[in-house]
Amino acid sequence: MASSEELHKRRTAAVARGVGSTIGSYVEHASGGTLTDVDGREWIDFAAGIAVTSVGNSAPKVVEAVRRQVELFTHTCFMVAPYEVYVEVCEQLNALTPGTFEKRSALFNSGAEAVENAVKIARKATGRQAVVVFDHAYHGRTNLTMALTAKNMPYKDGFGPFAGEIYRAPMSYPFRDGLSGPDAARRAIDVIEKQVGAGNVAALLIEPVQGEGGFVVPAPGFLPALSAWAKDNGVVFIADEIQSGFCRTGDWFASTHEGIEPDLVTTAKGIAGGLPLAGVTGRAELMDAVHVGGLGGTYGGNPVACAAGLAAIETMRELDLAAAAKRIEAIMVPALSDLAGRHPEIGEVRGRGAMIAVEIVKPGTIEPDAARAAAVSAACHTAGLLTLTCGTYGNILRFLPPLVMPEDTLRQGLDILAKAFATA
Ligand code: PLZ
Repeated sequence: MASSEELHKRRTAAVARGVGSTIGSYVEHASGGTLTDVDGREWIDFAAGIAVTSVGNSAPKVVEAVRRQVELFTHTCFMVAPYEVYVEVCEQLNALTPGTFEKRSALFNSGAEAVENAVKIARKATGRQAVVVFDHAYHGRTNLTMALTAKNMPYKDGFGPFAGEIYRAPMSYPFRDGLSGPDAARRAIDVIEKQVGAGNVAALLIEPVQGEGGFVVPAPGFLPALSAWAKDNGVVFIADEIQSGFCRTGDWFASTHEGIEPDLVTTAKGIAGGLPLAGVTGRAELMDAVHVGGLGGTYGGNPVACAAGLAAIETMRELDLAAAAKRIEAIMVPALSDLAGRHPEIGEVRGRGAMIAVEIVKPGTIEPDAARAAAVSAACHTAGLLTLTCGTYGNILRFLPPLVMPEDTLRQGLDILAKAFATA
């Protein structure tokens, strides 16, 4: 087998430079908590392919379901010749997402595609155009979703012009703004009402716990106040649960922690154990406002991805991965708080379930220190722990282990992290 060094040479000659990678090692196989590279080195996985392999890599039920489906048929296109597994994934989504009202779902390939379609549905259903998003938001890399995403580098730089009728409101970011949830909501609503006008707003789109933007957990009361305002003003409230959904934060969906029932929910990532599948789920009257044929795509809800999704959902249920995420939090947060006691550059430990981060600052201030975050992350990589950074300022170290990660592997990973802080 080619070594990582050899593969890297071939990659540099064959793969577009714009596609980056966090580490220079190439994967040979992976399981529920580790990756093994082609050089025979084992990595503890605190990334899960960016919150995707919650049930682990090549989870047994997923492998079996994929194998079965691949042998039956690989593709007919649901828009041409429909099939059961698509319908069944929609039934599961309708049952699992918050709210007991009547729902419908549609399936797509990627998170960005789900977000695009949620916006299309909200516009069609309301007859309005404006979409409100928030500071630090991440919603994807397609043209519309680049406009919805906040951060310029690396997502948007030089890629404009961007889609119109997108407006950005201030987020609740307790570590940086010190505002209560209701106060932060009043600030955001004021911006929306004065700068956009409630009657023009089709949708308010928000990640209940922000992902790429820095694992920002809004202050309690922020989401409920926005959700109530949306309801009062005929605005479609869309929760982007692409990163936070499917047990990641200790419940099926992060919206549940604050008791909100979004009108539409976008899902992807953790839904299908690593196969590309995404969905939009929501109120039947909104979803069905779209004319027949208005939603679709060649591969959306591909049968192999749907079979994987059903097996992943079954695995989450059987192993109670929401509870597993809470157990991960109960181990991680005290360990990281302890670390913060020794390293004053850790300004905050935050997150929910198995979506946990530390924000790195210049000690005694809230000034972001991206260089220190990068150095610690690099030291983790050298020692065999796969970590990711994120955040508008690039100063957040985030931890997204597979929810099936064995406890001793999790603790080993935390030990490596502690050593990285001490030596980097
Ligand atoms: N919405 C909340 O987290 C994807 C992006 C990584 P796609 N986040 C990881 C990168 O650098 O491209 C994401 C998300 C939220 C939407 C998306 C987009 O999902 O499946 O990557 O299109």
